[in-house]
Amino acid sequence: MLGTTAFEFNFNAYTDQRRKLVEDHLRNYLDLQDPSILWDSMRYSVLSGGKRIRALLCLAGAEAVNSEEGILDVALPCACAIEMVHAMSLIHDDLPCMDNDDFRRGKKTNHKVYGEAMALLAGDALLMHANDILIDRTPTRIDRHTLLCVVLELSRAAGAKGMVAGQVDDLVWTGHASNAAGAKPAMSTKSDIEFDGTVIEKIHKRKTGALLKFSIWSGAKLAGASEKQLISLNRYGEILGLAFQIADDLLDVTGDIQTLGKTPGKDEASQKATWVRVFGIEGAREKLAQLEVEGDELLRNAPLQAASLPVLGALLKYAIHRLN
Ligand code: GRG
Repeated sequence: MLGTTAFEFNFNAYTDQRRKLVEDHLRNYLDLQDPSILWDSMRYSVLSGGKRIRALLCLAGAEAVNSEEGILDVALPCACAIEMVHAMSLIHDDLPCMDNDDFRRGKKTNHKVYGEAMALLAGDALLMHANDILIDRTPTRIDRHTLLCVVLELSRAAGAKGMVAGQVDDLVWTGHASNAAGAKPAMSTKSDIEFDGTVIEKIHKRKTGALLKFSIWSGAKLAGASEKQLISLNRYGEILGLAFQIADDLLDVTGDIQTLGKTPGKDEASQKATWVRVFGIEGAREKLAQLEVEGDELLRNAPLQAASLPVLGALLKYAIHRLN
């Protein structure tokens, strides 16, 4: 198995070091400006911890294709931009008009502290600030066409072809559309028979998978990856993206509020479209085991830097076996 050979490395030390790098850059990119209430609200959500898996993936993507010293500098602005987009999606997802959550990362949700209007605006501002950081802070030695490709793909991963589309499908299918006011008439014919693995996979792929897939791809793209390398990493990103959300579905059933930092059991209570709902807890565990094997096999033959293979293997295992 990958990660249990001579390449074995200390995953905790690796993630601690990378997370610190990301936290330092995020703080720097989010220095307090005017109006301070807006920047406070943005900082509150971005700098409130989190696993930083998207940033870790972006950095790992760069190192998977390029072993030059200093290569992380090329990907750090992008890694932070992704965390900003992710934070905005969490802020909006927690709003009363969406999932209506009071806790996130063990703290009160943004709207509970700053009010709904400021939470909405902090999310809006983070989305645009992410682009600002990506474009303005990516080192000038990266050619502008490559950077433009990355900006384009981030827009697609987050927008109406990616995360937003997945969120809309999620709302539409939640309680068979009964909570999605705008979509209710069009979706009122959905039934349990229509609700299956294909529906879930499509939701997960766009709502959660698109940004995770972009994370690994973008780091590699900025670091000069070949087409073959990008194809391998894209598949790795798809496997990890689906596994990450299935693990999330499982944790909603098996986790507790202290470890999760958010309220468990909400998927069941709101009749969310989840892998567990269709296949049960065992079905979700089986799918995760399959994805882990598929990911390991893919990495075995991937045209990537040898030293990066255990890192990518360990990140996939982390996405699957995490406790929060
Ligand atoms: C991008 C314009 C725009 C809108 C976003 C609200 C919304 C539209 C999308 C919601 C997407 C969403 C919240 C998906 C869930 C993904 C998920 C599993 C989040 C939890 O991620 P973790 O576990 O969280 O990585 P931490 O706290 O560790 O960062």
